[in-house]
Amino acid sequence: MFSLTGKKVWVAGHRGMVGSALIRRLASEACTVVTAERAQVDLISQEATHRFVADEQPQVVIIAAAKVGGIAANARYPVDFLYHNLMIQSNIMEASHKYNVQKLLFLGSSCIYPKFAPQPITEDALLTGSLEPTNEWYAIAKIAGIKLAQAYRIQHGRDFISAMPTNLYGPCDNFDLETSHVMPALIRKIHEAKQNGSPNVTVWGTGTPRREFMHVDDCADALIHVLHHYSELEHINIGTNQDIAISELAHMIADIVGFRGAIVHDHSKPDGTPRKLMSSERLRHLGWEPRVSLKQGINHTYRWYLDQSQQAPNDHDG
Ligand code: GFB
Repeated sequence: MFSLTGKKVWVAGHRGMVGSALIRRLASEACTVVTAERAQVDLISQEATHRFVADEQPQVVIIAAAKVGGIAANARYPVDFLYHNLMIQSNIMEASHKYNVQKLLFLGSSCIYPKFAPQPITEDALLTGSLEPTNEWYAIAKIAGIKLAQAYRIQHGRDFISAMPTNLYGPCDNFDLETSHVMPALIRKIHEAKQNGSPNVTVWGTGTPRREFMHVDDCADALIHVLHHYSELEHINIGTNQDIAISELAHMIADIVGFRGAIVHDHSKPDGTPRKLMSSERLRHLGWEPRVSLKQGINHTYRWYLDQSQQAPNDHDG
């Protein structure tokens, strides 16, 4: 058991959806949380990152900082998804090694696995086949991050671990329709269709791809559990063990929002990987279970979206 009591914990990426959920979760641990504002510390700069770690001397580091986005953003910004993520994670890991961080947790994503990996996907499926082309820039950066954490463990005996969350959603998500993931996009589209009295809502692709969704508060709780109880070379999957088809998800959101119109499909948009359900048995064996059902989670996220859109009607960028 690794204890957080009395430790200084740096959450890199504290303004993002996962980082802000980690800050909420860490409030119930007897630790001190430190954060770096983007305007002061550019994590793409090695010099700025090293200076911050040298000044703050955290004992624990969580890398939740990353360039993330949905299927369209991945296609449009390949440099950001590859270069930015490689730089951020490499700078933080090297600085953490240099300044003797006791434990580091690196976060990736289920898109590291081959497009046609057997389902549910176990951790050992990594690097057994070709990636899904719509997100290979992001996946390659994240695979490099897993390998770098392993390399620090092997070469320098560092307690660096990696966790791979499934598709996440929740408060502070990005609701911009061009760059977001499917969950915030559908919540927003369906809400606006209801408000405008539109007869239908457009869902990208065929609606047949299946995804595993996890509420970000469950994810943050699982990550703190992993920080306490996991110290292995191999990464660990973080998921719910349940998936749903995108068309079914759209109907579930429509029910919650109260939209009675039709769901139509835009077949010119990509489907991406056909199915992405991870096996989270390793996490279950550590004694962790999800608590938020998909329905509860969508309800909670929709309420958050309504609250924040009332506060800032034109700003949905999360
Ligand atoms: O969430 P999403 O953008 O990313 O899309 P991935 C999931 C599925 O939902 C795809 C469909 O089949 C989309 O075509 N979809 C339907 C929509 N309507 C919409 C919509 O309005 N917006 C969006 N965005 N999708 C991402 C990777 O893959 O998964 C990331 O690109 C990351 O890098 C993330 O790994 C977890 O699940 O396909």
